[in-house]
Amino acid sequence: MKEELTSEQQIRRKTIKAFIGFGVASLIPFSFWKWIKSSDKLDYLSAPLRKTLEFNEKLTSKLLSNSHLAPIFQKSQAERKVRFNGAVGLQSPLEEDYKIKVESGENKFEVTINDLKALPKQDIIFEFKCIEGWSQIQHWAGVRFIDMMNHYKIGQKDAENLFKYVGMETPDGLYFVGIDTPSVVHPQTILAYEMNGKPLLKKHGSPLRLIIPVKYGYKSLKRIGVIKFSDERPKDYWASLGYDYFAGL
Ligand SMILES: Nc1nc2c(c(=O)[nH]1)N[C@H]1C(S)=C(S)[C@@H](COP(=O)(O)O)O[C@H]1N2
Ligand SMILES: [Mo]
Repeated sequence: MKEELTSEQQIRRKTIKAFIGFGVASLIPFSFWKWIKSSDKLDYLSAPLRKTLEFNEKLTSKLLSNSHLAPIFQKSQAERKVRFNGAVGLQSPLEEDYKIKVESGENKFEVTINDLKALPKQDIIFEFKCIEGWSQIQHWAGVRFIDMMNHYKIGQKDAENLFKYVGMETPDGLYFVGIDTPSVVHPQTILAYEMNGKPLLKKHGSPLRLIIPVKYGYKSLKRIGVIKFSDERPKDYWASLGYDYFAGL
């Protein structure tokens, strides 16, 4: 007899498969795993949500971002002429001793690009999608956001909980994004310092940008100057102009 799965079981299996499929299950510490599982229960498996099957913000941000992996491509498929779009916050000269300010609760410190390059490097070739109606297969590389969090032991508010959001800004504060933590800890979310195997160009966010394949392009902040965890929803450049805050794909 064919086994009938409840929607809860289906979602759970999808989540588990997604992580195992990417080969990172073992890299995610138990605390995060436990947290991801418990947030499933609390947020998108509650009875009212299941009943209405509404595509509300929670569902978009948690279910889609966390359980699904963006399709990946071969290097040979990656675009050589990568499109450029948006230069807000990229105008000022680059500091020579570029540092990223990181804040997680009481813990405040700075990291350099070399600090991040010392961590495991991850390539990703995926279809970058801009909400203005274009997309491209692009090849980026850098450190997984979750690897950076684990390395510096940041993001956790207390023993049980992660902060709900991560806010990021350009050094001049002119472009800024807020991202739900489930999408930030997604195994395909990367702090990128390379494009097509070379250091980032200025227009693409040198020396460090976000690449977050589960979101539209406007969340992939170029030239990261500040990374800050918080429970309050961080301000977001395009959301304040009326675009969807979560921008999930
Ligand atoms: N600092 C900064 N980051 C930004 C933007 C911007 O204007 N300033 N535009 C966003 C938008 S709308 C898109 S589609 C992508 C484009 O990245 P690209 O120029 O590397 O194609 O960057 C995003 N990140
Ligand atoms: Mo965009």
